[in-house]
Amino acid sequence: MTGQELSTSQWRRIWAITAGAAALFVIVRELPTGTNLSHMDFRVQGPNVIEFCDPANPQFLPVVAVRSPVTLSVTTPGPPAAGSDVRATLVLTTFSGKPIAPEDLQVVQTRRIHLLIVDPSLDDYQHVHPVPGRKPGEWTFQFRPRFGGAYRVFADFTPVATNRGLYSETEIEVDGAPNPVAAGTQAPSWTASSGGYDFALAPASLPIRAGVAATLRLSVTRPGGGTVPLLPVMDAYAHLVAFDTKRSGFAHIHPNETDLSRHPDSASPAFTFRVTIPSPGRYVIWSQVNLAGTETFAPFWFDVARVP
Ligand SMILES: [Cu+2]
Repeated sequence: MTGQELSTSQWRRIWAITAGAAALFVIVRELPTGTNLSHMDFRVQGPNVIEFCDPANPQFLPVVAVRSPVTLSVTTPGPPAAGSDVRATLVLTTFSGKPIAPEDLQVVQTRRIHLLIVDPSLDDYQHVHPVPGRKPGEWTFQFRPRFGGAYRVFADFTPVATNRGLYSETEIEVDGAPNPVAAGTQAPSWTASSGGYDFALAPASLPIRAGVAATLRLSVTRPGGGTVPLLPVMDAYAHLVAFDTKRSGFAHIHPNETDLSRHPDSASPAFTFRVTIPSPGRYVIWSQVNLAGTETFAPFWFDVARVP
């Protein structure tokens, strides 16, 4: 073919192939993806809009201070009370006013919506997963607050249309006596006991400094020794969630050990995490693990120092 002009029939073939490819492209684009929302539904104009998180470098997300393109509203049939189960209905609405249905959200860490619920003292932290309700766009969930006060609810989800993690928050007012312990007055500690197990969170170096990536090692043991029956929860053997005392946002961190088929040590399972906390102050990290089917949470209070 070199040095020769293309014949009419060859041109025709080239055009046929090109037209075929273009038609295929259009057909594939028009196939239903399951979601009726487009990435424009999640666009919000103006400054101070929430940034999407980079899962490789988990950062503290200032959810309260920034505007989310998604509104989270939670309603309860009656006034929620401390010590009683609260059955709540949740609606997520896009910036353009459309309700977000199950098919609009990706399954991330085995669920479509993760809710992080925490009381003003940060001593009552719960992680729950809403399920689709009866009406389109409605989700339901249940939790039992330990204290009275304004519980903050952070929703963590990923729209199919944007394929990026997104966050939204609201509050639920709970009747009852608030925790007499104020947030941040808890004694700093890298060890905790919960559910009959001992938990330790060991920083690779101290102090933890604002804006500097910290490596943390979580280990679980039995007080008298013995097997720790650790099972995966939400696609990981352990989860850490960090909160500041003002509950302005959170960091949700997963272990560097991502291979679930590699079973952790049965007597002292341990996992390493990396997190960067942008501002100095007192923080709590709640760990969450699944011990023989029981989800167990343990808190670690610590201080983040400013960079000298
Ligand atoms: Cu979750």
